[in-house]
Amino acid sequence: MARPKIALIGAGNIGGTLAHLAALKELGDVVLFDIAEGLPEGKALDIAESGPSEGFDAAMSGTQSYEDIAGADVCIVTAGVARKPGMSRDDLLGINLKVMKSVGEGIAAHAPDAFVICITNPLDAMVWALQKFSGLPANKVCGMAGVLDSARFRHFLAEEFNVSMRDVTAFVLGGHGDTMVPSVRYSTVAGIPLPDLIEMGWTTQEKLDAMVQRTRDGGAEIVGLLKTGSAYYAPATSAIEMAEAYLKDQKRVLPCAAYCDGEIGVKDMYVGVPTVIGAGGIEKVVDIKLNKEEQVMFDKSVDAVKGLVDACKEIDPSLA
Ligand code: A3D
Repeated sequence: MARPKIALIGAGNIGGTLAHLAALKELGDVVLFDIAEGLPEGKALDIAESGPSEGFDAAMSGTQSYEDIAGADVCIVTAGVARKPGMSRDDLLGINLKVMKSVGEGIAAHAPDAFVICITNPLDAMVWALQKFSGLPANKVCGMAGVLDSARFRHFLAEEFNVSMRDVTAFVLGGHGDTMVPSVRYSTVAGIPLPDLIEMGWTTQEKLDAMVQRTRDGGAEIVGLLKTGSAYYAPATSAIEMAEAYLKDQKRVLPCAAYCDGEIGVKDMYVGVPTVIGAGGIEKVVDIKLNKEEQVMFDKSVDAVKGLVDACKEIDPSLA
């Protein structure tokens, strides 16, 4: 059986890391696409030359032509501009919307059967636009944010409790922005919910609140440290987890930006929700019940995404 084909649209910091991880995990042959001449070719060759030492079998190539992504099983989209210090994710909207148009058309023409994972910010609005521009089925187009935001929350919790992060589960709902909703009630250590751990004296409400806020600010914290770009190791790892769930039909339950058609009260929008990812793409949106307080935070986050989607419609009336 031929190896799966993975097309990475955007060969910048995240794109290059995605290619390296896909090779190390032998998920398939990788095509890196970028408008910057030489960049995808150079990264592909560099990673291919790590193959003999690492011992993986995966072909790596770089291109400026959409024809080379033909028949891709998975497309991961990072094309666009990343945040610089002082820039919000929303500042990127106008620039990256134009990029989503060309990427959507390229995928529709050459890889219409692919499972598409968008990473470009502002995430929830860009994945919505990418689905519209590409015309691919909504269950085959999703956005990566929740896996990363949850991983950040899990990391902070594991450090606070001094336990393995493997035993910490967490999930983050809503839009990928300042209004995201790290769910305390549904986050656990080996099944013990966080509110119980406060009662058991493992942490305090103040410390937990601080970790929730640090999760919300997780992207900005890294931008502030790096100064010249945004996070890429953890974002790439998170998207690879989603791609692997699709390629291996793992039926993983992962939070991601998925198309909602009434689930959790959201209609005709992409927003961060728990999903099941398997060979059918987004096979299910888990329609969880939120309590009053969570619903208020979630609605606020959905409103923020709605504002960005409306701004996209104003910039490009073909989306309205
Ligand atoms: P960067 O290293 O700048 O790479 C972006 C690449 O896109 C560059 O190589 C560009 O040449 C390329 N590009 C620009 N326009 C096009 C085009 N029209 N077609 C093809 N390629 C193009 O950025 P990065 O890899 O660090 O980040 C990529 C995106 O991910 C940015 O929008 C970030 O804001 C976003 N991001 C999202 C998350 C989430 O959790 C959702 C986390 C981190 C970064």
